[in-house]
Amino acid sequence: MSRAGRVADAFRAVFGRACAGVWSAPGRVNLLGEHTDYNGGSVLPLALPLRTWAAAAPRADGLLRLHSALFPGEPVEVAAAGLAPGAVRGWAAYPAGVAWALRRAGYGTGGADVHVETDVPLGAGLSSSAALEVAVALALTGAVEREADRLVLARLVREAEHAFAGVPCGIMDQAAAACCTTGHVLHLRTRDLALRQVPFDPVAHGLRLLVVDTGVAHALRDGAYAARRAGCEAGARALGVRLLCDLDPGQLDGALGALDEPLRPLVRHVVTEEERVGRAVARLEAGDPRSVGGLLTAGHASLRDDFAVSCAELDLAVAAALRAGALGARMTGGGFGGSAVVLAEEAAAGRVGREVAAAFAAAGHRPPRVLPVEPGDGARRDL
Ligand code: GAF
Repeated sequence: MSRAGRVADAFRAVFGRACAGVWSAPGRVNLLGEHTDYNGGSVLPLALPLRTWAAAAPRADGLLRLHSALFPGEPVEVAAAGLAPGAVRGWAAYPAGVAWALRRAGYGTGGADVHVETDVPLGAGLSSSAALEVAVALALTGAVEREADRLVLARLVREAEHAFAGVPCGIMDQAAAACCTTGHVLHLRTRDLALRQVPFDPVAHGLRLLVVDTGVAHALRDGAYAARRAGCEAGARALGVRLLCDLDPGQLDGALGALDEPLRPLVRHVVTEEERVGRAVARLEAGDPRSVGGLLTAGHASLRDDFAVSCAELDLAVAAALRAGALGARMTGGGFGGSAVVLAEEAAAGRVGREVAAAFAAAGHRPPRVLPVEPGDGARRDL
């Protein structure tokens, strides 16, 4: 039986009736463009093979009943009309926030029974929350086929994350879960949400893309992410631009000279990262994914040294991967733990995995999880 079929069966076991459908959304890994999505910059995420499923059926009584296979002891029942930020805590705050955001936007979602299951590891920096939110958004609205509608949904879902989960995130993760397509990275220009699918098929080029989950739980709610965002906004204000990515790379040196020390490295990271994304897109479009490796590694140095969002385990994963001959490696996502992404020749991929594992063992860290990935499908209806 398909995974979606099993999720539908689980729904029946929990709620004692059939679901109206099963929808799913993927976790993501970001190839390049980190901490640019709240600065008007560009990002390059791709959908992982790991997904979150949501089976749902409407209810006439206005009740929203939420159940998760991961937290079976924490079902939630709440009146959809009474939803408000703070009303639901724990895992269910994410789907409840989505229902709240959809209702406010006039989607007319009333009561529903919702059961969710996931393969996306939590806290691994692979966007488990956006996968959950987007899968539930589709389940509550029915499949949204047009790309523009999916972007609208992604924006609503981001509002839910801000209000219910308290994370002032950008739009990358929700847009990736909603809009990625197989065989592509999603080139999203966050200033105007212009979006292009850029071909990226590492295997066809004799390459492998590896995700290394360090096992260090990353949390964006502890204030460090919000502090970086506030620092970027302060930098933009000090430089008289609306968004940091309004700065041209040619203006960077002058801009840095005009800033106080704590803001300089933040601004440098954002402006140089945006430039790296532009180069990566040009190289991918020219059919040369190999040459993106060096940009990944430069991006890691910038996140580690300037933006200060890496950690010892991520640095070790990157260093060990490069020592083993990877073409490039970097931390991915918000940072402070989570995962790294590595681009390697197919012939070197096994060695990279072994070297990273050996380096973790030698340093006394928990074994990392190394996962080869190919760009997969965004959100969809499965049943
Ligand atoms: C997290 C956020 F949710 C994204 O919006 C993005 O800012 C990312 O960190 C860093 O690039 O995943």
